[in-house]
Amino acid sequence: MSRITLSQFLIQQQREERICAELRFLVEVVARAVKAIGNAVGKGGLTNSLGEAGGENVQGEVQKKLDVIANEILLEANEWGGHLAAMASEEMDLPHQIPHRYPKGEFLLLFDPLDGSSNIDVNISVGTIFSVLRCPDRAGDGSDVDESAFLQPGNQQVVAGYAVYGAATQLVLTVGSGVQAFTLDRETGSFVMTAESMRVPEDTREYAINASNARWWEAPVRRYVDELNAGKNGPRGKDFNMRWVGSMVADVHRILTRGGIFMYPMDTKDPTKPGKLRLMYEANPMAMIVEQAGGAATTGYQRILDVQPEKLHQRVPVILGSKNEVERVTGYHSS
Ligand code: FDP
Repeated sequence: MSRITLSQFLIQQQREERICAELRFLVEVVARAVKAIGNAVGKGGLTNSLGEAGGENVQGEVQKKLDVIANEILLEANEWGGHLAAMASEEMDLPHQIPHRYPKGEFLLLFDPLDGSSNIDVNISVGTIFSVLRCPDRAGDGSDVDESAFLQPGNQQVVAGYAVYGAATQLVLTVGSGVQAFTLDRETGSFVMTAESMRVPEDTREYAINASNARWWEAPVRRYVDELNAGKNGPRGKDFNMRWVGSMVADVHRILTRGGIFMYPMDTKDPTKPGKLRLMYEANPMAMIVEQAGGAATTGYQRILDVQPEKLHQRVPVILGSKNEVERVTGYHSS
């Protein structure tokens, strides 16, 4: 069976006017960076890149060496091509400006270079998540792009994607017309399409949540999870199974592949943090992908893609996956 490569897919999308040449180039460059990150992750303990880097990121989280390496790979790959106005990353407090020696483009690239990085040292899947926005009102005078340019709701994203570095390296992508998955053929070095139109089943018997936070959950989430755990004899009348990798990319990838609901809900553990995950480069791209695959994504209170960001690194509660389950738990928040 002959399968198309990522490059062929992107050319098709450009011909059908779903993306412009700049966006096609942008995705190609991100894919190239993803291969380099996958290589670094795949070397495991063979190089000196496991363990902590000795610093903290803007979230006050310990940075792993591979977090820093992945961030640098993405910055370097994307700086010179002329397709971006600026970049933002989980690992950097402020937006990264395109050096003056390079031309600037009209897009903004946001990323979490290595999501789930607390799992790297134990050889569990990690990933890269990215989101692309248009840069509003660019002055064209080479001036810096400040944080406010990035503060657009997720419904403005033009491309969203993630890579998962697991048994295989896969790139999952939406340019706004469905979701495609590409698997890296390590022999040829090409990403090859392995799923053309991913669909999240509307119903599921699988859920994913860090249950150690149960004492801090709000009542609607507690009610929902209690009902799932009550199984056949409870109000749902069926048994549910739980799966929690603890690496968002891997958990979302499972849900995209076979259905399920993923929750990192609002809790009262730390009143300064409404949820754990970051809106701009974790929740938004994942929400766009899940919606494009027929699933749903909310905070419990509203659609994630409609949240108006106030800060680049803001956190947001996340409930996403199989539509009927997400709608049910979201409904519990308003009843
Ligand atoms: P990590 O801290 O390892 O980078 O986004 C952060 C994230 O991982 C997600 O990938 C994951 O779903 C979540 O945090 C797990 O957090 P907890 O261990 O606090 O449940």
